[in-house]
Amino acid sequence: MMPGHNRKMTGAECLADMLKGYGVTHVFHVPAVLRRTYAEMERRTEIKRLHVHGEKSAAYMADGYARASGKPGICMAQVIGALNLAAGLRDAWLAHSPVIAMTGGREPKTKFRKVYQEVDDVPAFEPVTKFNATVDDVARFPDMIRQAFRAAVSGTPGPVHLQFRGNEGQIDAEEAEMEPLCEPQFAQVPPYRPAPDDGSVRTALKLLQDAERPVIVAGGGVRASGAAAELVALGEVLQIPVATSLNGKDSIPGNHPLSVGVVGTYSRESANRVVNRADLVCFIGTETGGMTTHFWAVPKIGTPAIQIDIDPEAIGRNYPLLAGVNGDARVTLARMAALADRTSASKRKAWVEEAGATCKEWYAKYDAVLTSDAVPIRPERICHELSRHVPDNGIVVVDTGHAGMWMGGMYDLTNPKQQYMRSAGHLGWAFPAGLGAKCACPDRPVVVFTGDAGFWYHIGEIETAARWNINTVVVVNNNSGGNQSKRGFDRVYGGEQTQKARELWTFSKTNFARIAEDMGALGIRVEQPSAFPAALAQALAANRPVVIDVATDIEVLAPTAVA
Ligand SMILES: Cc1ncc(C[n+]2csc(CCOP(=O)(O)OP(=O)(O)O)c2C)c(N)n1
Ligand SMILES: [Mg+2]
Repeated sequence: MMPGHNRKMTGAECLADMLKGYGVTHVFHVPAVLRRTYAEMERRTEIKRLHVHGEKSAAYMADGYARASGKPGICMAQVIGALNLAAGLRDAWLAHSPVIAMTGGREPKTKFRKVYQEVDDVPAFEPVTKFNATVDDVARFPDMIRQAFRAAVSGTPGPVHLQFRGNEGQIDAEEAEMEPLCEPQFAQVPPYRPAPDDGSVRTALKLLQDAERPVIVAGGGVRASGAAAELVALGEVLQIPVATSLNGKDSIPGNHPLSVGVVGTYSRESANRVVNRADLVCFIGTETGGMTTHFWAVPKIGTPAIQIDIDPEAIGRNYPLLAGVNGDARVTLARMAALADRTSASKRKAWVEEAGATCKEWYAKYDAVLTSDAVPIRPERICHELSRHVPDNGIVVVDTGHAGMWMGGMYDLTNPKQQYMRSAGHLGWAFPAGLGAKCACPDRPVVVFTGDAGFWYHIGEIETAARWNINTVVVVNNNSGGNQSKRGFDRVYGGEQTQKARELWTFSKTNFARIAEDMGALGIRVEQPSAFPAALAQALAANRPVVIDVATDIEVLAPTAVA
């Protein structure tokens, strides 16, 4: 940053210059907010301004953009759309994704006078942001925008909200002496790589080396730190099996001999079994939250544990620890690998073999459904075909509910270059997030996996994809209902629900391929499992947005977690 070159400019010019300076390539919005800024973006930058079909999908697109690239994703709304945008930040908050939301908000001259469409939105952003602030004076544009980027990417990343004065952010028309300085360090995650204290590293390492049955549980912090290679290297040097959270699934390819799968609730049985047989669990970059630990049953509380995290307050939150290490995941893992005593690995030979056998058992148990020729198609078969056919540099974006269970448990990454991103809980997140991911990484194949209920949420964005040539491939597991709900309704009806109860979770039969065609995308309908690989190949080669509508079996339920 080179301070001291103030000049007179409008807020709009300043914001446009700063977004460019931070390397922003896309903003996602519903009009009308910061209109003058949009005009300046056109005059002064190459930034693409995507007008989309709802503020929630704008937030999800920004989130997908951020998770795919590590750069903050930008979304915007005027005052009436602000709470829709806030709702869309919740997944970014849960997944620690650096999204910057900008809204228009109340003018002090007129507030409390029942201005059209106006409420005080700021409190609603509080639970879903790290930094939630108002820009009341145009002279504050430079420092507030810098702080927004700094907060979004620093430490554990997360969403930020700036509310600009004026329901449509009209403050951007005002002028002041300003310097639109940017700090490139905060244009992506992570801005700093704090090194851990040497003593804590040695303590943790000794515990790992002394353990006979240790396991690593890697979370989203490993992906935020770009530490996948260092994670795998440490696992290899010390011969330690690696499980991941859903958010950390792309930290180790599923076909790596030390990978045991996703642990927790939306999980793979082999991962839960290995973690529950371990004599030491090493958590890295994970919140140790309910989903990852199957509500603290995997591992059981009291299992000897150590934890590495960039956030000191995360260390020990849910599990009593033998040691904690506070630092960046990549730096810490590299340091541990450098100091590691490789000779200790031999004592874990039997344990690694046992973990490997547990994984083989899983494949043997599920082989029949993974390769099933049943019609209607089984979702497991789709997962298996994706494991086989997603390209080496593919980005896979997955919705929640059954989609999260099917893909979290049944899909394998096969290359360290592949990425995997999943909804942190919101049904309907994956399709817009996949569009955002494709905007961030236009040269990489992006494949979305969603259920039909998830796809319905933001189906209007097919038009956005077609209009902007966002060539994402969407695979819809179409069973004409939200069948994850089936089990829960059977339970409350005392065993088996009534026929009428199905109105609570089923939809009419819909051909999404036809809808996609009508909206300007390529639609492919798949009714035979053997047709799926060719459909995926056609989609990946199409150079167009594609919806592959797969007719699947509504009665098939994902396996529940073992504790
Ligand atoms: C915003 C939101 N509302 C509700 C839910 C609860 N929910 C989880 S899965 C699900 C149904 C999913 O249906 P679909 O996407 O078709 O997948 P399927 O279970 O049929 O494979 C619902 C309603 C949620 N996760 N998020
Ligand atoms: Mg469904």
